Amino acid sequence: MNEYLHIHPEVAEALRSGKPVVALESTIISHGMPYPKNVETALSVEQIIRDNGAIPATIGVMNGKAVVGMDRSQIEAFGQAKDVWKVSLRDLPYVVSQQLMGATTVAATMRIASMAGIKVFVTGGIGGVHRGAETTMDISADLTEMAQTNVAVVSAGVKSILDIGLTLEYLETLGIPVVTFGSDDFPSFYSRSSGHRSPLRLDSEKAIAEMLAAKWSMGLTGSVLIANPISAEASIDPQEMEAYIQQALDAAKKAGIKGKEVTPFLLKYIAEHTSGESLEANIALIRSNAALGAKISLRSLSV
Ligand code: PSU
Ligand code: MN
Repeated sequence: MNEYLHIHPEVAEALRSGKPVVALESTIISHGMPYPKNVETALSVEQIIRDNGAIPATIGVMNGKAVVGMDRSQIEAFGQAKDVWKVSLRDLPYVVSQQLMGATTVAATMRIASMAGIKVFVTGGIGGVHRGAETTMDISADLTEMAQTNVAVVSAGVKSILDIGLTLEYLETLGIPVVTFGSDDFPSFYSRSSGHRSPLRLDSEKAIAEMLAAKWSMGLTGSVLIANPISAEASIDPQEMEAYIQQALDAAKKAGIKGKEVTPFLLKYIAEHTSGESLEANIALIRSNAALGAKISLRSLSV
């Protein structure tokens, strides 16, 4: 066993006895939502995974270890502490060896989940190709990680703070299947459609579990992006969102925001300027993703 990995006893037991386990990231807790909604959401998402028959494993870095499975007080700490690192793949050995507290992104969470033997991971939205990436080269390490690590990612698609068309192109280049659950359209996080057709569509958890089994049994390395459209009730009109996104992008430019700060800055700006409506949508979609992820992980055991 990797000496830098700390697997919660309940998660370790589940993995040993072949129960379904679903991984969860911590960047969304520390850098994606304000306190206390972040903690409430993280705890309710864990409960939804349990209610659907799987064991949740929230992942982050603490006390020199990659932690797989947090208890309530740890989630509370990630939700409240002010100096939590945002840990993508490149930051992982630094934050572990310096014994810092680190909230893991999709990329880092997937890699740690894979080290622990977890196959399904639930989040809100993944990182991708940023608007203007043709000059900034700002492309999230989430994409390159998805090309090489065998952990399926359930998300509500890709937020339109990014260039969704270029993100889909890049996913194709990397050989990452993109499947939308129950829709022909690829969703844009807050909205059910991004205006881009989904490359693939499947309509049941069973079919998704079969596709994961086929991919990995054939030795096809890497993730599958499972896009789960937000419910119609919780969704926000894309045109309304676009105005806020433009404002957020302008503010980021003006403030000289670069590198790893870009995504948290945009998320925070939008949450603050949409009077909580986007936050409520964000919470609704991650809860829905948690239920789907748990069902897929359960189905995967019988394929
Ligand atoms: N997109 C969201 N919500 C999030 C993130 C992205 O809609 O919370 C977070 C995830 O942790 C993701 C990370 O892995 O931002 C991507 O950051 P970057 O663009 O710096 O790679
Ligand atoms: Mn980036």
